[in-house]
Formats: sequence, C-alpha cells, structure tokens
Amino acid sequence: MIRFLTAGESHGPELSTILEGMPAGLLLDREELNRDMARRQKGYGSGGRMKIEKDVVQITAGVMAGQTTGAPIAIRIPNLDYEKWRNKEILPLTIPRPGHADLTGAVKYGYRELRLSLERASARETAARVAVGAICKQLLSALGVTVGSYVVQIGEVVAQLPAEMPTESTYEKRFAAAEENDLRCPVPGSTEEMRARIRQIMQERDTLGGVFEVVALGLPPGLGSHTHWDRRLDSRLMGSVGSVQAIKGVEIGPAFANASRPGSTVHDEIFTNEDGTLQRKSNNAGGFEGGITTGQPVVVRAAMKPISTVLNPRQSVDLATGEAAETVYERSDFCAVPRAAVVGEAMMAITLTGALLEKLGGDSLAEIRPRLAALRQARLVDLPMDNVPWRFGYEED
Ligand code: EPS
Repeated sequence: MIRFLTAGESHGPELSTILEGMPAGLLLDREELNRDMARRQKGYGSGGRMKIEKDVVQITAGVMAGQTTGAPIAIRIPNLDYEKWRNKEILPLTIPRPGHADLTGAVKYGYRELRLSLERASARETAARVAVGAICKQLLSALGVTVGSYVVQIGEVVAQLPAEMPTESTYEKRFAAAEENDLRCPVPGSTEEMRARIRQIMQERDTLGGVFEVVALGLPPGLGSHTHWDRRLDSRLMGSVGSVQAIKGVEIGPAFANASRPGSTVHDEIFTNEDGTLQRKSNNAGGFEGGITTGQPVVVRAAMKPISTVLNPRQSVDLATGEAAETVYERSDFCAVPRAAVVGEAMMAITLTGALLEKLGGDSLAEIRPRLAALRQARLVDLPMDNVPWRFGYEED
C-alpha cells in the first residue's frame, strides 16, 4: 500500500524520493516535517558534515494547497556539500575500510574505485527516509498513533531505566526527555556518562555504536497476520528498522533477554477489566503475538555497530597494487546512534502506515477515520465466541 524509492549520492546534488500510497486529505505541517529533518541532524558525536547541511524538504508533487492529493509525493533534499564536490578532480580510493560497503560494493559492481560504493552506501540517504517517515508520522498522528525513540546504550554505557513496566505515559515522558539532549537519552544521569564516553572515543580517534528503542503508541490490535510469513508485522518491522545503515541487530521487546528466562515469567498474562476489556500487566512480547499487534506499545530495539570509518588507520589491502595498506581517513561521524534512532522512527512509521492502510483501505483520510473507529478491539463483547462444539475436518475426509 505504501511504497517509496530514494535516489541520490552523499555528495551529489540532492536526494530524490517518491512516496506512493498516501491517502488524500492529510494536511501536511511543513514546520513539523522540517523539525523531524532537524532532529536527525542533531546528535553528539557527529562529524563536520552536519555543520554544512541544513536539511529542508522541497515537495514538488502530490501535495497541493497544503494537503496530500493521493498522487505520488515527490521530495527533494539538496546536498549543500555538493558545491565543494561539483567537477572536483578525484584521486581514486583503492583501500577499502573494513566494515564499510567499500569492498563488497566494488566486488559486486566491478567498480574501478571505491568512491562509487561509498557515495550510495552513505547514511546521507537516511535524510530521505526521515522525510518519508515524517509524512507517515503525520498520517499516524491524525489517526491517534505516536512514534518516538530514545537511546538506551552508547558503547558499554547502558541507560539506567526503571525496571517496572512502562505505561504509555512512561513512554511519552521518555520521548520528551530524549528531545532535551543531543544523546536522545531519557535518563539524565546516564546522558552525561554517554557524552563523556563519546568525548573519550573521539580523543582515542575511534568510533562507538549502541542501542536505541523505537516505540509506537496507540496502535489498534489486529495489524499484521499470523497466516503467512511475510504478513507477520513484527518481522516486517525488524526488516525495515534493520535496513538502516549500520544496524546489525533488531529485537521486538526484550527478545534476547526473554531467551534466557522461563516461559512462565515471560508471557504476558491476560486479565479482564470490569468493562470487559482484555488487559496485560506486562509487555514482554513488545506489542506482538503471532505477528499481530496486541494493542500494547510496539517496542523495537536496534543495535548499531560502531561507524566503520575510524581515524586510527586499520589494516587493509590496496586493491590497485595488491599490497597490504592502511586505511586513509574520510571525514565521518564518531557515533551516530542518537541520529540513527530518528531514522528508526521513520522506518517504523513507514511500515506501520503500510500495515494500517492494508487493514483499513481507503483513498482519503475521511474514508479511513470511521473504519479505524469501527475496528474490533480487545473487548469480550467484540468477540463472537459462541461456545458451540464443531468437528475438526476437511472436505476430503
Ligand atoms: C557518512 C559520512 C559522513 C556523514 C554522512 C554519512 O558524511 P561525509 O563523508 O560527507 O562527512 O555525515 O551522513 C550524512 C551526510 C547525513 O546527512 O547523515 C557515511 O559514510 O555513511
């Protein structure tokens, strides 16, 4: 239902994007959109490039008089750094950086030099994803769904979050606290420790990865499906968040921690409230059972590897000579986890928008709203459980 394509190199003239499948009638708040673009640019541990770029979205199709029309939305984001690269004489790069797409891209496409790999592999492309995600977030918000993120680990520094189960309002507080600092860390005590660790890694001419959480609040139960592998929404979310540059691990809720605990302590027990709604007192499932949303917060955790462009030279091979050689530094970031969290939000928003539109259909927001309101909820009265015995079997039996 939702498709998008990005094109553009890190130091080319611009990033170009087409987003297809947005319903008509969504009032787009341009300031809000550009605020999301700015959030992606803010993060302690960035290199010099973020001082050059000022990402402002230009929309050249699909939004007229401030509203989506249902037509494909065309987005341009200029690369301000292009001025310095335009018609520049280039010295070929022939020593691949371990961990970057330099070598794999060159082997796959038969490049004569490595810049052709790195230009497109660069996380500059994530600006385009955030633009698409920001539009999706505005649609989700119009339907009562919020997507937010925060950083829980930088290198070995883990944010000390309280152990009790977060409610929707706990998550909202974490989202707000994350906006207050350039680590996107919701715990003030841990924030300073993370900052100190990044400062130290810069002095050591090295890089750091980390872990962030992306959370969606207000989703109805019943998105996704257990009936086929590629309809499981949890796996689709893992794929989309895992597609962000340098993300190497994704889990739904505390999945890896759950793996070391007995089932009786993991699975979220089911209770009824007085009004007949079904309720859980924990969310170890991260918002999914059988690949279907439960109606609880959807929680995705993502692990980012350390940036592969390291100031300290790494051992490699000069592909032009076949000789052992040390890597040559290209300007880059030291830690990009806070910025990657914003990109994770975008990918989650895009995937959830697709899932909502699959469930609800509709060409315009006006069509979608009543369909959302009519969705079956986790309420006893909504379930047609008639308690009638039946015979398990098939026509052929
Ligand atoms: C990147 C290297 C840096 C980052 C860039 C991603 O760019 P440059 O080589 O121009 O210094 O700043 O990210 C962005 C430009 C961005 O907008 O996020 C890389 O090699 O992936």
